[in-house]
Amino acid sequence: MRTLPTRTTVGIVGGGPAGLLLARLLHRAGVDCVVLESRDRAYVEQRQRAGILEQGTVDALRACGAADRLDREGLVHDGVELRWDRRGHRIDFPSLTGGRKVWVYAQTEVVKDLIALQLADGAPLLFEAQVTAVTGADTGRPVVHYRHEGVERTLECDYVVGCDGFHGVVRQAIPDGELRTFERVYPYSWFGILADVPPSCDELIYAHSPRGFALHSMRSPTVSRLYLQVPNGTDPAAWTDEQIWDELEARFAIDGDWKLERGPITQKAVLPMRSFVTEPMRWGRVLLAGDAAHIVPPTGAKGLNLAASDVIVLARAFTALARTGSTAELDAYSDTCLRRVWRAEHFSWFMTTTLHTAPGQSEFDTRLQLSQLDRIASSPHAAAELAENYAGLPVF
Ligand code: RFL
Ligand code: PHB
Repeated sequence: MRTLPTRTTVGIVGGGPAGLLLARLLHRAGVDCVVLESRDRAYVEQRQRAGILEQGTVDALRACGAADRLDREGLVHDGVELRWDRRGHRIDFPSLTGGRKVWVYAQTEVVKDLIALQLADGAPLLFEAQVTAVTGADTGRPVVHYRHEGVERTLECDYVVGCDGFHGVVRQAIPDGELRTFERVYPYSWFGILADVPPSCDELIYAHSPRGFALHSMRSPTVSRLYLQVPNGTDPAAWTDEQIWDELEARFAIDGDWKLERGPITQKAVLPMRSFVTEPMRWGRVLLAGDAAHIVPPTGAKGLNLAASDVIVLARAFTALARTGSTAELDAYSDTCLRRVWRAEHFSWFMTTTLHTAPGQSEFDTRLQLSQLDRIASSPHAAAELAENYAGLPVF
């Protein structure tokens, strides 16, 4: 049987994008770490989620040698289209942001690339290792308790990082009263589909429609990803494929000769939408990163990028600690990240509430949304505000 590590510098709970990128950055910097992931490798690699990477995320992947396939296969996008009132308006990122752009490269692929590199280097990354508790954070010697192949084990750490998502155990291990949480739940969900059909557009389309919001995204030149706003609690099985395509077509309709291509739907899922922030993102020797610390609604594609920027800051802080013995950057971690987190929270809320139609929404509120969209279309300042936030603010 393999010998499992029992002690490390940084114990990372969760092998999603945050945990894997942190591990890769630390491994490259020579800082010892172990990743414990509750699911098996195939599950983690297939989990369909985000699709848009900002410049800062791409830079970090390049810096840790994990961007070869991204640079070959990723689609570079210079803008997005907003649609409302049966017309479209393009937002051009480079001209509005001093040259920024985004990459379409699925979260599944980022995760696959990071896992392959870590395993090839023999870096400790354990699947099917269910963390059950973290103890001793306030004593200066935190211990991660986990179950692997039916055996209860422990990992002693200098620091523990909770990269275990919104439902993870690390945040819950912090005593009540030590954290403040802020939350907003939205009165609608997204019905997401994957379809084997080339995208009907070169860039993403965000559509405001009296029937509700719709988004046309993509995964590759042959695979489309589309979303419909639906009521909370919608059962994906209640919609036939034809109903889904009909509804998408109705919401994207514009005057002119644009056509939505249809194809076989290979996946369907309904995702609730939430804004959530935990403050601070650290308690003693336990730190939180990514969805474990904050959630954004997906309108604006910030979730994965925010997870990446947290761990970029964290990796720098652990590297500085290892090289100089200074905890200054680690001490500043929470404040440094929360500024960016709240900016992303605001932008995601803004995109969501400007583009969706709430149940029972008044005509007054709809007029406000349309006025805001007209403002974006007619003012380079308003368009630049959207473009800067969408393409991503510099990572500190
Ligand atoms: P993740 O990706 O949730 O990964 C957390 C990992 O921790 C593991 N884990 C544990 N491991 C060991 N022991 C335990 N007790 C554990 N508990 C949990 C989990 O198995 C998992 O592997 O968080 P991370 O790394 O912070 O990454 C954040 C991003 O994944 C997230 O922000 C985005 O995916 C959000 N998101 C989307 N963002 C977008 O920008 N665009 C999207 O289209 C989009 N779609 C989505 C999404 C999030 C979704 N979730 C979380 C419901 C669609 C979905 C369904
Ligand atoms: C996606 O491709 O899944 C995606 C793209 C943009 C968003 C949300 C999701 O705002």
